[in-house]
Amino acid sequence: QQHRRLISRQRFINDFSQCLYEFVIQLLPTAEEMAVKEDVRKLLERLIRTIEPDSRLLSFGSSANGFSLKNSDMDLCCLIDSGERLNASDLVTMVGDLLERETKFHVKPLPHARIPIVKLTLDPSPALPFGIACDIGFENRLALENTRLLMCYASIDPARVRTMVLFLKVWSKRRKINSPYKGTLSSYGYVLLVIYFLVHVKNPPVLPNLQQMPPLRPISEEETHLNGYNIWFFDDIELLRQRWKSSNTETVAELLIDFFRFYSRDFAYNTGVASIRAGLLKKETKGWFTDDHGTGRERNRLCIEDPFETDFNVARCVTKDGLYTIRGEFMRASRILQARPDRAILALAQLCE
Ligand code: 3AT
Ligand code: MG
Repeated sequence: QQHRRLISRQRFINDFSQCLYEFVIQLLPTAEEMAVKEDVRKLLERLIRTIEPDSRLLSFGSSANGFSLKNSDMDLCCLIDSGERLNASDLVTMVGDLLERETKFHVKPLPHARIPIVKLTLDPSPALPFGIACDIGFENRLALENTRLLMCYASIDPARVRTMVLFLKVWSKRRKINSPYKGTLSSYGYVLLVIYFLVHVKNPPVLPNLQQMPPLRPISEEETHLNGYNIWFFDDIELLRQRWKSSNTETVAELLIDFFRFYSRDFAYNTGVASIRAGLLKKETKGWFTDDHGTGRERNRLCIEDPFETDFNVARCVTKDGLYTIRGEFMRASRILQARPDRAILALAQLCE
């Protein structure tokens, strides 16, 4: 009896892995969509160069880190290489005016946001049935670096890492727990939870800690620091692929099931900070307290340390209710996957209902 149960569980795990791969492949953007987006980036860059000739417009976020889904928005960052710089708010206003005049985009400049950006949207058309949404920020070099870090993690073990991350992104969107504005977690936050789990929770680990690997040659303080933050990490992917061989052989299905179990009951939400740089830290040592000082806006229910901006809690927008909902969803997923479902495809459909 027990032997039979074990075999049927093993069969479920294998089928579920296969389903995950097939599911995720359909969600990837088409080559055509990527080409259109690249054309849009070039066009915007050309226009911005009419006011700032030494500027470059670079992609970051999902369109640059290997975790993008069909019709995901474009995150662009404008870097200005020389000259006396205008401040970000003035640039947002000027670039906003320019794009309003010269393009068909709907333009919304937000010069006074914490990170000033220009928001662009293009209405759907036959060639672009979902339109385009794009944010342009300025001089956000840390975001370019964290994009590169995630890209490196994705390329160490693309089959397992990308599948897990892409699945969780879709799952969190379908389950409506992916809106920082409504008290839940951003995509970036979920990606960090996955990497934390694969580096620090799994034993043996699936991924190495790129920020703690020794550099190949001595490097100076200047090379490793940006705005006072240490941004060094081991980024020689070719070498990593040769040298890093995880002894963890779990399938993507097993990892995902364990991910849901870990975050539904084992992670120390009340006291812990998930740090991909340093492992499990204490809220106390970081000075991240849940107390709202009477403002009614709690800050640190869930704590995820940004990989470089270490004094920044990526999950600071997650409210008490938001965390309750997120954990409820982790538990629901865990329950569905533990309930000895016999058809993997049905379990997957139910997960994302
Ligand atoms: P989507 O495909 O757009 O859902 P994404 O991978 O583009 O997912 P986000 O839109 O959440 O992820 O974030 C885009 C990038 O912006 C990722 C990161 O470089 C930066 N970023 C986002 N949120 C934060 C944050 N709270 N702290 C620091 N950087 C952030
Ligand atoms: Mg994005």
